[in-house]
Amino acid sequence: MAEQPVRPWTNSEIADIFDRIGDLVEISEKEGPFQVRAYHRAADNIRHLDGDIVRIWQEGALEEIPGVGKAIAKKIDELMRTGRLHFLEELEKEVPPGVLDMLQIPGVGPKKARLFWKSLGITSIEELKKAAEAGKLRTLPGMGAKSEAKILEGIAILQSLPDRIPLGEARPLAERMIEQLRELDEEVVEKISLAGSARRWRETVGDLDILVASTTPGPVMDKFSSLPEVAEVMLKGETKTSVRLHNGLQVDLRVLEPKRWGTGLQYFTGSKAHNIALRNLALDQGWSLSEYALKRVDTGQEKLCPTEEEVYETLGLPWIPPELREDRGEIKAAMEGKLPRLLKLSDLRGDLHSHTTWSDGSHTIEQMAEAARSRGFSYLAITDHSTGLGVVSGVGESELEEQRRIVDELNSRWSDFRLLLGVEVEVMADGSLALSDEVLSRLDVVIAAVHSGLNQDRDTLTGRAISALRNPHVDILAHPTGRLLGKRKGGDFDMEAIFREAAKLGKVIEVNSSPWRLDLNDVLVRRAVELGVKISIDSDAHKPSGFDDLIYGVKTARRGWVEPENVINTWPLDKVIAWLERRG
Ligand code: DGT
Ligand code: CA
Ligand code: CA
Repeated sequence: MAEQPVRPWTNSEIADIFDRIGDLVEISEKEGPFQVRAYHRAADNIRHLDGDIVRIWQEGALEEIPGVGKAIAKKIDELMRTGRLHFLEELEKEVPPGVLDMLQIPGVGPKKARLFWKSLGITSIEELKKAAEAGKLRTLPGMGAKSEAKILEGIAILQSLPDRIPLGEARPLAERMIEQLRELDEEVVEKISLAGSARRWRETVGDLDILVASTTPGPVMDKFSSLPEVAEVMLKGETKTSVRLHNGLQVDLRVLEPKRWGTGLQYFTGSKAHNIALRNLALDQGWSLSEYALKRVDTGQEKLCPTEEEVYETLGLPWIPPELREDRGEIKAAMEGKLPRLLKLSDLRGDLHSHTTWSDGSHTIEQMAEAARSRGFSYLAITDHSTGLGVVSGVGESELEEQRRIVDELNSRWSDFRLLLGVEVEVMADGSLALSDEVLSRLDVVIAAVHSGLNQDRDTLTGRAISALRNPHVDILAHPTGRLLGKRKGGDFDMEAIFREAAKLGKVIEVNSSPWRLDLNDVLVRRAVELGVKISIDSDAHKPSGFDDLIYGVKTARRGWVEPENVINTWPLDKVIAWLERRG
């Protein structure tokens, strides 16, 4: 059998290493420009190889790769046999990591990075920014006021790139990776869990954290590093491995001793603020709390916690759901036995916001209804966009009449399920609605939504939302801020004023469950509920699988301390209908 590498190196990982070497050699001037070019050329050729570099190494054919000579082949051989490269490690010792980071700034290459480092002692992007702002770069050889301004611009671009990824993109990846790790033997993977912000269902994540309880970390690390989602292994240690996925997301995997699982899971779930508050509470009780154990401060005696429950219980607390662990009063509430009775996905009995082929959905009314019914819902509102949105075709008076006939016909089939006919009506620039009161009065449910003019000033925007709420036919205000995660900030609405108006009028505000919206967010929904506003957790489904998004809305609501009684679609159908009919 062919010799196995200590790590399943991929072509792109090896290529990245040689690009890194090329940059480090150039910055350190350890070798000349000829060698620098050779490293990058080898990197390019390896990256675009047809065959697998591991196979080529096994066949002893490395030097047949264009640009790979004896010296580079030897380095690849070392990587295959040891997983490390002495030459690279030496370079990394010489060049501070922050200097290499500067290469990410548009317009900064190895030569400039070296110049800033060697002549001004700058070793981080932050220091470079300060120096540029103080006008210190323009005096350097080959630099001037213009190139200094360019560097500031480059740093601004770099820092404006979103460094957090929406949970809706990250979480499915995490779940897939966890599923594959579960395929390992039960003795190898005793327990596995998501941790960090993703376990707390924060709307965006900086990186993913996965924990495994195991007494044999080796095979876990190996399997993890070679998952198809992984683009690059950044660090592989005995108990921690960090990888980068193809979309740039970093994932940290940590292996914990099973008998210390509880403290480890608690620690790495965070948030950091929650952990600090909990650690202070522990100290008050004479315990020092770490990821390894609870330890008596006086005697030094350890108490190991195999479960998270035991950690909280030892401190006199009930287990606190991860969604609440943000140091927003949850520890005090837990101490007083006043944690909220949080909403669950299974509390939802129906969905009041969905789309079909009548606007921008991809399935028929019947298909959407059957999908909702097969999920065990007892009602679904069809709420296609009204005309007036411009970008999508919408429903007007005659379409709504036709939809009504279809809905009536479908409803005659079921005794356990009910379709409601509604609309997502456009709030126009002046605060009026795109459909007449006459048309709206014939619908079962009316959702008002602001899609256009989100950059208007605060008074105008707030006025539009409030006049929509004041229309007697409007029941629900959809995705109130209009934000799109990672793409667009919400409008500058005065949410406090909108909540007060909604509470006064008895109108409902939506938590839109689309993971790209999550609007209201956790903080706003908590405030809305505090002010007495009722909430609707809506899927805004545009296809049957869109109902899967409801979990994101539920989790966002849980992060906002929402209880089932705050949410109208936990109500049974007759109660919902009675409420909708309040307006006669
Ligand atoms: P992220 O990755 O920015 O979305 O947020 P997290 O919460 O996942 O943070 P991360 O990945 O840096 O660390 C995972 C958890 O580890 C974090 O939630 C709490 C814990 N942790 C990390 N650093 C510290 C620390 O300095 N002190 C304490 N007490 N806990 C920490
Ligand atoms: Ca994280
Ligand atoms: Ca992390």
